[in-house]
Amino acid sequence: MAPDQPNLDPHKLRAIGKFFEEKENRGTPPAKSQQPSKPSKPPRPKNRGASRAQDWEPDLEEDEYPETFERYERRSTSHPVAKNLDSLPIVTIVEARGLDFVVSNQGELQIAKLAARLVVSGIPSPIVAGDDVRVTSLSGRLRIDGVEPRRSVLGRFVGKTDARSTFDPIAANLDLVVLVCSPTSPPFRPGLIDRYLTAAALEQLTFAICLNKTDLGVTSEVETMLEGYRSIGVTVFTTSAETGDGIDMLKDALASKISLFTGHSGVGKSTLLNAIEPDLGRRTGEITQSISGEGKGRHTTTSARLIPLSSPDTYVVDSPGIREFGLGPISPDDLLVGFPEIVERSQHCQTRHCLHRGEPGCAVEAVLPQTPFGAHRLASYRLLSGETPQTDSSPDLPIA
Ligand SMILES: Nc1nc2c(ncn2[C@@H]2O[C@H](COP(=O)(O)OP(=O)(O)O)[C@@H](O)[C@H]2O)c(=O)[nH]1
Ligand SMILES: [Mg+2]
Ligand SMILES: [Zn+2]
Repeated sequence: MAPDQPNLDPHKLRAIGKFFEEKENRGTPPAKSQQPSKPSKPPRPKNRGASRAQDWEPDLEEDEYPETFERYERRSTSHPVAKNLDSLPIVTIVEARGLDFVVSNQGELQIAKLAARLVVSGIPSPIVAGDDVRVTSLSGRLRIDGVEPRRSVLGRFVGKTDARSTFDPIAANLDLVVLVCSPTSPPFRPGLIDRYLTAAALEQLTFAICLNKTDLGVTSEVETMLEGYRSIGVTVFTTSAETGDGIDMLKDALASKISLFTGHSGVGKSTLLNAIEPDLGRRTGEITQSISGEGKGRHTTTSARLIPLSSPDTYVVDSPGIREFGLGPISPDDLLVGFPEIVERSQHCQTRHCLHRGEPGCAVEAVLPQTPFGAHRLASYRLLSGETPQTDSSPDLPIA
């Protein structure tokens, strides 16, 4: 099979859109009047997968957005939706390239353009790989007229961690998030793991770590961390795309799912895909050395792309390396979904509503710092909950 002729099965992806059809209430205007005039933090939706499809006024200036758009609508499953779209065919976004989109139309790849009324000046299009869109065919060209509600979306917040940070989606309608990392070149960063783990948990997505490049050697510190993640229920794959070690297990875990491969540039996401499916021919990059000697991956994957694998109903979104992953402003309860061991221990804290910050009889502080993994997780939890001012450029936590 040629690399760019995927045998996308549109039925599975179309079914994802159908999933929401019943719940959807198209035509409900945005409840502007119900929005507080001054920003108060909008609640995260309890059911992250539920649809709140709404009309969208795409020609609003950015500072005219109702507060919901700022912090909630872009994050949630709502999208720019035009009226009376139900009769239009659905295609799936394979790759977003600015205002051009590679789509799979019945398994055939085509370019689609975003309808002018859906273009919002000043912000990138929120449509990403994995999205299902409604299209009109205009003398052989496809125009995107609407976006189906998402089953899930994974993305990060960019900008400072305040109400003005914006949600930057990476991929939609996923089942599984695989955070690929390496023991060295680039170095292992558990701080990034905690951020992804939490973001995936908030979307009710299965999360797994894939430690690639095991042929380079794995230190006992990294082993300890991975054991810790296993102990809190995270699946950890260990692979070497170089030697083929562990590839079969990873491949089995991807079957019948739509998965995202994410993580720092240079950890081997694209090489892993080539190892799983040798015909794919994904471009990979040699590691370049910076003057300081620190390994830096060259960006060879420039935008996220939905790739069909040969197993039925199996897709992986290969994504460009990301250096920072902001969780945005996050409520203590939402943050805790990424820290199940803290939730469990906190049942034994003697202070009601203990914040685990020096309260007498804190069961979390009594136990977690006793192990390197627990100490890392407690520090990470505090960092993310804002005890330490956190920006997107905040450094990763040391391993031990
Ligand atoms: N030693 C070793 N190198 C690897 C492995 N997997 C990938 N690489 C190398 O790491 C570099 C970056 O790989 P790439 O797939 O482009 O990383 P990506 O940015 O995550 O997609 C390339 O030079 C690969 O050959 C591995 O398992 N072991
Ligand atoms: Mg790549
Ligand atoms: Zn406590």
